[in-house]
Amino acid sequence: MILYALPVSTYSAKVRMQLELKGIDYDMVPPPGGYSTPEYMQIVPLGTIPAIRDGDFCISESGVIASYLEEKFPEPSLMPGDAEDRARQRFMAQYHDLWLEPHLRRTFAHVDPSTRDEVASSDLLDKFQARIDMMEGLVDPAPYLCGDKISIADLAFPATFTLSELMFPIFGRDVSFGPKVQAWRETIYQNPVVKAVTDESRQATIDWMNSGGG
Ligand SMILES: N[C@@H](CCC(=O)N[C@@H](CS)C(=O)NCC(=O)O)C(=O)O
Repeated sequence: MILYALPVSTYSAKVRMQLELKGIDYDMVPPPGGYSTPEYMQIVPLGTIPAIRDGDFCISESGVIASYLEEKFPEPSLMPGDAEDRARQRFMAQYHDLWLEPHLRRTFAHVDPSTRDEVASSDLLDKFQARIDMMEGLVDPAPYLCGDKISIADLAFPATFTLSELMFPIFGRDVSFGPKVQAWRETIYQNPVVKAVTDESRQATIDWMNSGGG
């Protein structure tokens, strides 16, 4: 199994966590030529990371990869429980991908103060914060987001929350987490795989920022 990924990529982090938690043997390699390059797009048409290669089979999109890995390597399961449980896990994973993270990503365009749109960047940070606040009504960690077992629902948020703690201060603000989400964060960081991948992602982001973000 090849995982095309970079330590700085938050979407790659969740797939790495899944591979590690399931004990799947894989090599993480940077996308040949870089992401969004013609060379890489010959392998992965959208040019995005993460993507996996399993023999001749290659697929991108972290949510699709997650489903593929669960079907191909069912044990240990990261989609435990019945159909309703799995639907809730998928919902939280999609909540992250479609409704939360995109607001943070769009702030990248405003990092440089000389070209920053203050109103637009402030609006994006407000929206990101509102999605975190909304989680207090969506989850009841016990202690994981969707029950007493770790699942795919838990894997997307750690690197994104860590990234937000680095991004908000660039705009002179701090991100905040409600009591349920904060309690969950403390639990999830006790998992050595989640901690190691998230810490590596944080350090890669700090290095990237210190290098000028290019
Ligand atoms: N929906 C995609 C998002 C992945 C994504 O946006 N990855 C970024 C790096 S974190 C990327 O490859 N960006 C390159 C591009 O957008 O062309 C997924 O879930 O895999």
